[in-house]
Amino acid sequence: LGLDNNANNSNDVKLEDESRRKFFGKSAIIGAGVVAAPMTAAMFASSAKAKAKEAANSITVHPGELDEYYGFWSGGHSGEVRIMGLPSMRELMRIPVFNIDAATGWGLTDESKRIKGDSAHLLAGDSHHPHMSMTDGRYNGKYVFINDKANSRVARIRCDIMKCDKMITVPNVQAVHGLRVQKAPYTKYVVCNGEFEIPMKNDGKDGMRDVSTYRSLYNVINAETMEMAFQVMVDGNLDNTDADFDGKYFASTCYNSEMGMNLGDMISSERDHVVIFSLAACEAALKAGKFKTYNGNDVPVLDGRKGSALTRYIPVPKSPHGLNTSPDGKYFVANGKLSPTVSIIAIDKLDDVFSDKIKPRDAIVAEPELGLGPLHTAFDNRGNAYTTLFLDSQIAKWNVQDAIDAHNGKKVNYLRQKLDVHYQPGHNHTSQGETRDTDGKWLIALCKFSKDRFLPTGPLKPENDQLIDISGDEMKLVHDGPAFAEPHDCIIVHRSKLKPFKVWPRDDLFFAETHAQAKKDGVDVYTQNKVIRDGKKVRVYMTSVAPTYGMSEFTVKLGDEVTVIVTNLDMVEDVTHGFCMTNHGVQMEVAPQATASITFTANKPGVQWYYCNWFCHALHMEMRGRMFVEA
Ligand code: CUK
Repeated sequence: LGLDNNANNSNDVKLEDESRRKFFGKSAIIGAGVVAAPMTAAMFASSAKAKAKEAANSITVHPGELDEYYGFWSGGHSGEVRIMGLPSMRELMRIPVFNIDAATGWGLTDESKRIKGDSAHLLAGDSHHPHMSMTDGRYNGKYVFINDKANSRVARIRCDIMKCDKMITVPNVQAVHGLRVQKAPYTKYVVCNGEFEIPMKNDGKDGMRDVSTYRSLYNVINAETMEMAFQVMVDGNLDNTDADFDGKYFASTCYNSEMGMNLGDMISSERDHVVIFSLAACEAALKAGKFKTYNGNDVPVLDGRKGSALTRYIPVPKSPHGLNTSPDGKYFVANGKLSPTVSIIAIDKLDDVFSDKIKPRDAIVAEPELGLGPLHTAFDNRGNAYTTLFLDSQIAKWNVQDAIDAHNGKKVNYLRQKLDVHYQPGHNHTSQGETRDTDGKWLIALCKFSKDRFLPTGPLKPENDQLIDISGDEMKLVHDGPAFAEPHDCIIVHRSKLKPFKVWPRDDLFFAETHAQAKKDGVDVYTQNKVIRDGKKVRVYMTSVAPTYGMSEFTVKLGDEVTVIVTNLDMVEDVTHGFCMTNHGVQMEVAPQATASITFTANKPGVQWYYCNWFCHALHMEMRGRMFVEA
């Protein structure tokens, strides 16, 4: 079944144990003052053996076979999103989003610059949370949304073309962090958190050192138009978020209710909180015109601070991090980070919290202790939860109902198993685990450090994305996956949910504006090769069919602004062409039936060769032409 090759020989185990010990010397300092976990991995290792149902998924995907799942991985501060195949853990594609990308020309082409809009000049990004649009709590295969913490942006990826098609910069906030979608009845809204507190009027004039003017905002974006719907002002800051399965509530963790401006102050109080947002109350306030605008933009900002009808604040142990909704729709789970616990919030009690029938804390139905540094929780379809323990470098598997029963005084051990992972896991995610279709087959642990798990690559090491088989009673680690910085988060989507195009439709909106320009120029991009001069601007339209461009030479003047528009007439799947102008930093991808364009200044006189840089044909080397630049 391909599982055996995972088994450690005794040497490996020894090596691992030694390095773990050294490592924890340091972790212990970070974790000083935190209560020790009640159970150790060793205590679980022996118990579960006898009656256990063996984990028996196959990770082997033979040559020529296809994976069962698509994984969408954040690329962290690489700024991209990656498509993985699971269970093989093969990286299938990269989708550049907040970064620039030499191969595809993302950030260089006119089409991508239009999509990036007001942030097209930014070359960096920090993508964290990829989440797919849903209908009735199930992935619908339409879009994947992703945040850019570094530049406060949110982008959308169209899953039919697997390219980013929309991007906005969220106003009035800094560092958009946690992001999720409305799960039901459908993804009308994308929601995300403004993490860093800033003055509401952030014009640098007066008061920017007066922390009492600082706010964080909850951001609600229309998923279809990708425009701001509204924002909600809160007390404290915001970290991670998730939505319920009823279309009524969103929840966000806050780790800095103190509004501290340094580490010591941020962790000074014993409790922070989870903010619950009532969507109906927010929409009613919006309709009633109960909002203000700030900083010269027209985005409505609602007041959701303590005492408002829009929100409730549920106190939880200090500095919570991840926020995860159980796929049965019953609970929000807030992960403790500095507390060894997670707080389980019963969603069916929230109506009573909002009508003040019960106190906010009364919505918490259990606070199980799991281990050191709980960051994120994932779920299977059998009532179990899987929580990453950052400081312990483990995944804690626990049963949600048992945790609630134990909280109510029943003598039951809610912990099922603790599995060592390598090392320091942040997010984890189960196959389809944030949807009603959670299937309990696979778990991914996205480990921040890999240390000794791979051949050394110098001081900078890869992360380690570990695949865990959770189909049995015991979690089984089956694959170590090195990854470049830095998969924060991922989702795992069954392949049946996605139907990407094989070649581009000719009328695709992605390059509609380029086609409109061609029309204005009187050029049919499918049949004509033509140079249009428009003052100092020159537009060069050419077709491509392997192994030639429709135009083997064109002439411009030194200093002209040149736009090259290539339309790929090849119909055959996977015959992608490129266009590269040597010595100009100009290159892009043109997939079958697509039109792509790129603009540059002809600032070098003489003969300048252009060539196809996506290998397309046996005569690919010959696929080139000359730009004559007259001085
Ligand atoms: S955060 Cu990175 S480990 Cu940005 Cu989702 Cu928790």
